[in-house]
Amino acid sequence: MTVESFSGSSANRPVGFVRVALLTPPGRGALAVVAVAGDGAVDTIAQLFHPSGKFPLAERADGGIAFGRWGDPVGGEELVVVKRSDKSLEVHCHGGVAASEAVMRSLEAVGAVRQPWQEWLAAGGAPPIEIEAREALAKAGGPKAARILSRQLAGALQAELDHVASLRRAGDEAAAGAVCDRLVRAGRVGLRLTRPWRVVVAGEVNAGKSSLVNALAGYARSIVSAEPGTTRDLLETRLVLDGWEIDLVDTAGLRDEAGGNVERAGIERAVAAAADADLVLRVGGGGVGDPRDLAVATKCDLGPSGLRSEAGVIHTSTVTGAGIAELAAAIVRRLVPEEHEEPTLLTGPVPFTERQMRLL
Ligand SMILES: Nc1nc2c(ncn2[C@@H]2O[C@H](COP(=O)(O)OP(=O)(O)OP(=O)(O)O)[C@@H](O)[C@H]2O)c(=O)[nH]1
Ligand SMILES: [Mg+2]
Repeated sequence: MTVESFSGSSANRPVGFVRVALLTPPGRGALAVVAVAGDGAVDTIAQLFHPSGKFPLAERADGGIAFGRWGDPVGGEELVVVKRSDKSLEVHCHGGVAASEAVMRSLEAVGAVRQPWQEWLAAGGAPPIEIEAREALAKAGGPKAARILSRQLAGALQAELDHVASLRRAGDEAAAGAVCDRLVRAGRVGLRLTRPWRVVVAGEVNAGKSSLVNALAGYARSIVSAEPGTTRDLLETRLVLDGWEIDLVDTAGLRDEAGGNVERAGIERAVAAAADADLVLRVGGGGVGDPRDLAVATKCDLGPSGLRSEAGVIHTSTVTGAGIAELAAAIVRRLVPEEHEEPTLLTGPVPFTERQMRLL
């Protein structure tokens, strides 16, 4: 059978067409993996691939790895073809965008249909939660998000949803409801696993905000100077605190008599950034009142601050390092209180997409 007899235009896909998809992210690794699947996949590849041994691909055992050239038997790119079965093969080529693109183009030229990797997984019969988990894992930042999503990829959420369904069938609505409530609570964090938490550092001018950002980041990210009004614009730093990915946003210090237009514009941005943050570090006192605020006193090496007596204030010094670890811990505790208040909530099934939350 030839490729032409069962391939076709992508607009009108016949049953049994050969599908091709790039499984590795573009340009990130040393190797790219192009997957080819469908009835006749081995014949499709055989038109382009010239193995260096004497056995053609069709005669090789499942699981076999063949080294050879692509396109031109003499000058074509050297690459490796993994034959999982007659219907499922992988082409492992150089990781750059150009090499994998050339391989996919040539496969399309002999009739294969290109699919985005999510569609490719779905066409191969992968369940929706698995596809969503793989997609989320590709975007997850920080080890904790990756760990939670890996568990869902391994089936934790699906098993819990099956459990809910069986409780319903048995007529135990109360128990089913309790499991769903727990899942919805976990979903508050689950929905944030592909998007870093946003923590804005705001407060009085010259209070030591940029110094705090640098202390938390571990390097001199923001300019620090004795001159009030140093930071003008928003400056974001992505970091991982206690396993959670966070965007820490330094802002222009607040003061009534701002130096000029630029500083005033910076202050407006600071106020707007604080309004849509997950947590605001209120540095140097003032403004605490919103539940998203965390009060931070700075420069405690210089002696007691006016905030000393207030409860819940974290006292820090970027000169001695005092209070910085406590501040990092307090930030995480405020962002993800579930970790302390309900320690098992995030170690089991966790929904992580809007679709899953709607199902619940
Ligand atoms: N003694 C002492 N000085 C500090 C501390 N933190 C910051 N400073 C000093 O305070 C001054 C202002 O620090 P910045 O971190 O630039 O303050 P800021 O709040 O970002 O200032 P603006 O961007 O101008 O609003 C600098 O001279 C710092 O060296 C601290 O913990 N102890
Ligand atoms: Mg600053």
